[in-house]
Amino acid sequence: MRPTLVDADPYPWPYNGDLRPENTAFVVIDMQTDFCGPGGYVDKMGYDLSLTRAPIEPIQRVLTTTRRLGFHVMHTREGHRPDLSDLPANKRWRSQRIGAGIGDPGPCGRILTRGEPGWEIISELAPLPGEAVIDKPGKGSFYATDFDMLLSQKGVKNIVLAGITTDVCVHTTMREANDRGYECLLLADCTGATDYGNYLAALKMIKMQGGVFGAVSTSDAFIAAIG
Ligand code: C5J
Repeated sequence: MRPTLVDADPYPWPYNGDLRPENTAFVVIDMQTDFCGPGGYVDKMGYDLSLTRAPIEPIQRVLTTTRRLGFHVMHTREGHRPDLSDLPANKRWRSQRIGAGIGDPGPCGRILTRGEPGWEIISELAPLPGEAVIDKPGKGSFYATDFDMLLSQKGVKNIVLAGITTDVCVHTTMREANDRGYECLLLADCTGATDYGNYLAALKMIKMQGGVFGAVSTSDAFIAAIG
């Protein structure tokens, strides 16, 4: 069979040319109001929302294509139980220190707390029925979740990543996935960080050592390869 390859850096992706809807998941990380909406966690910390909102439109385009072609589509949400029993004391302390205490009331409800308006995925990128949503208490999508089990049950080998923030939850997930043998691609225009320098550095880190965590491409290149 002819290989399907995405024009990516530092190598045409995936490494083995085996890119099919059946073995590939498009994973959208933490596109929640708390990370990209007015009054949410990132806004409360005083960061520039335009950086974390920039990926919304490119992600919409990739969702349209991957859904049409029958790729696996998955979403994640960072958040804690309402009783905060899964919130490490140091994570809570650090968030309070910067004026956005996890579990504290804010304009979008209790910050990063499951069930609250700020914790919801933004309406522009709402999951469709049947798309898995992974609730995670940490930065990575594998820790304390059934993400790996779902991926393996679905037969996923390749993961295409999008979402926020590039240097935190997206990077942690990509690193965890890479260590587990998944072939990873990050779409540069489908991700954003709270600091532009960190965004650029996070993209650069992936490409070191011949693609130490996988490869980097764009929404257009990915859609052109699969569409
Ligand atoms: C952060 C995330 N930055 N989704 N979470 O705390 O990257």
